[in-house]
Amino acid sequence: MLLSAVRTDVYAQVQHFYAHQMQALDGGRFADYAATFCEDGSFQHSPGAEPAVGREAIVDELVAFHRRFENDPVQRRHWFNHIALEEQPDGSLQSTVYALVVTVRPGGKPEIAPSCVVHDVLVVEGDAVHTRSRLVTHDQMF
Ligand code: SDN
Repeated sequence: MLLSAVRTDVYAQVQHFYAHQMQALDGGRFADYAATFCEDGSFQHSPGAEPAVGREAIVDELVAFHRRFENDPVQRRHWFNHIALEEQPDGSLQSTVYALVVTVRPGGKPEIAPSCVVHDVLVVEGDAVHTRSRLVTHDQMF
């Protein structure tokens, strides 16, 4: 397999970015999560859902989605792995990532669902990384 090289410092920068981004989501800090997107960034977390465009819409979408857990003491954690980066002609990075959503309820065992593939376009400008677009596909929906 011939892979185009990605600078190791950029790869580490993306890993660092994802760690903070997903800890914001799992910590319920939706404004912080939305701030990791470009101002006009788009986010589609489930097939069939309308993409949310812009940070305010991303926060609204996450608040609406998480209403289902209002009376359900659940901790969700999004685990990212196998981050595959490809530089695009415009300098952005296409990032394809495996993601497992792990759910734990008090006293319960961790459950894994869904198993996803995340298709991101990332913009790296100096020290800053932003997500320009995110489309999440779910493995059970083939
Ligand atoms: O932000 C993500 C998400 C995400 O936000 C998800 C949400 O619900 C809110 C990055 C990478 C992967 C995901 C995956 C999901 C799963 C989605 C639907 C569900 O949990 O049923």
